[in-house]
Amino acid sequence: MKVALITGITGQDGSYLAELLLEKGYMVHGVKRRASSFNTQRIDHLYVDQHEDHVNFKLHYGDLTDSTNIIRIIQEVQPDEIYNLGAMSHVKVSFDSPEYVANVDGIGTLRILEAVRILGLEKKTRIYQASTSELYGGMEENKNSKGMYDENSPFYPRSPYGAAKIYGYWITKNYREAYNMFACNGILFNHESPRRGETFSTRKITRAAAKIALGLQQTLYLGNLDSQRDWGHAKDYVKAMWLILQQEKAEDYVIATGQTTKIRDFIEMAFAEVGLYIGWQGEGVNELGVLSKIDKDRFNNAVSLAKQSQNKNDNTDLSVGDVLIRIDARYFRPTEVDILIGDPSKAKTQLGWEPQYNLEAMVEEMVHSDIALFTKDMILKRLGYLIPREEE
Ligand code: NDP
Ligand code: GDR
Repeated sequence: MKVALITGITGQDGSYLAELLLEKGYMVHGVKRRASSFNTQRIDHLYVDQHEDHVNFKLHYGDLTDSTNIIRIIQEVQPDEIYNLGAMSHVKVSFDSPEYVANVDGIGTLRILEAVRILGLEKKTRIYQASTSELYGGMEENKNSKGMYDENSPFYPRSPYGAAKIYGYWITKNYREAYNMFACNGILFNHESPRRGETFSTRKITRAAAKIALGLQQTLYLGNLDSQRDWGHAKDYVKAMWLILQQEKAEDYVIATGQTTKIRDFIEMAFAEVGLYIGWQGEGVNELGVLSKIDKDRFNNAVSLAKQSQNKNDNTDLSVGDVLIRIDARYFRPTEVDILIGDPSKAKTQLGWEPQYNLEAMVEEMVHSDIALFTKDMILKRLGYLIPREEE
C-alpha cells in the first residue's frame, strides 16, 4: 500500500486528490490546521473512524509555518509521496498579508523539502509542489510562439503570492538538482469546481447567479472584468499531480487547457445557465451588467425544485433592465495579471494527460451545484431548521 501525505487537504484540490488516491488504494494522510470552527467540510465524507480495522485516511494537526510539526508528521507517516498543496492561495489577500504568505507559500515549501532531507528520506519520498501560472504574471512578451506560456517561458510574478510561489518553485528545482531528490513542480493554471473557495472569481459568480435566480441576492459586486484566465476543472488537474509523481524522471509540467476566457464572458455563461442574459453598459468603474433577456423555460428549469419547495408560482421579481452586476474598486488589485493561457503540450505527450471537462460543462456543474446548495438552505429554513453556518 502506497502512503501519501497531502498538505492543504482541506482545500479544493486536497479534497479531490485525497479521493483520487483513496480510489487508487493509497493510505492517505493529511495535514489540517487547527481552527476555531470546522474546516473539514470538503473531506468529511472521507473520514473513517480511527478505531476501525482498515483505516486508510488519517488527519494530523499541523501548519506549514512550523517545521517541528512538519518533521514530526513526515517522520511518523514515512510517505512515498508528498503533495504540498497547503498555501494562502488568494492573490488579492496576499497584498494584505505579504509576510505571512512568504512564510507559508515560500518557506513552507522549504520546510517540507528540508524535513525529507533531515529524515534521510530523499530516496524514498517523492514531492509534488503546487506551483502556479501566477509565476508568469501575464507578460505578453514572454509567451511562446503559439501565444501561450510553457515550461520554458520566463517568470514575472505580479503579487506577493506570485513572489512567494516563485521561491517555492525554485527551491523545489534546487533540491532536485542539489540532492537528487524526486521533487517536481506542477505549474497549474486556474482550476475550479463546485468546491472552489467562495471568494475566488468563478465561485463568487456561480453563487451569485444561483442566489439572484432564487431571489436571495440582488447585486453582484466585482472588480476587473477584462482579465482573462485559462480555466480547467480541479478533478482533471489532480490527476495530473498524481501522474507527475509516477514518471521515471522528476520534471516540471504546465497543466492548462490552452483556452482563455474573460471574466465577463464567464459571468455571461453562468447567468445564461439560469436563463438570465447579461448586457453591458457604461465603462470602467461605472460599468453595469444589466439583465437584457430572460429565457423563462431555462429559468424555470433551473429553479424548479426551489419553486416547488416554496410552493410559489414565482419567487423572483427579476425583470429586463435590472442591474445585476456592479463594479466595486475594492476588488481591483494593485498589480493585475491581465492574461493567462497555458500550453499543456508536454503534459499531454509525456504524461498522457487529457482533461475530461470543458469550460461549458464546468460552469454548468458549478451553477447547478450552487442552486442545489441554496435550495437545500431554503427548504431547511422553511421547515424551521436553523442552518448552523448562519447561526455562527
Ligand atoms: P485552497 O485555498 O482551496 O486550499 C488551500 C489549503 O491550504 C487549505 O487546506 C488550507 O487550509 C491550507 N493552508 C493554508 N494555510 C496553511 C498553513 N499555514 N499551513 C498548512 N496549511 C495551510 O487552494 P486550492 O486547493 O485551490 O489550491 C491548492 C494549491 O495549489 C495551493 O497551493 C494553491 O496556491 C495552488 N494553486 C491553485 C490553483 C487553482 O487554480 N486552484 C492554480 C495553481 C496553483 P484551511 O482549509 O484551514 O484554510
Ligand atoms: P486568480 O483567481 O487571482 O487568477 O488566482 P481569482 O479567481 O481570484 O481572480 C481571477 C481574476 O478575476 C478578477 N476579479 C475578481 N477576483 C476575485 N477573486 N474577486 C472579485 O470580485 C473579482 N472581480 C474580478 C481578478 O482581478 C483576477 O484578474 C487563482 C488562485 O487559485 C491562485 O491560488 C492560483 O495560483 C491562480 O488562480 C492560478
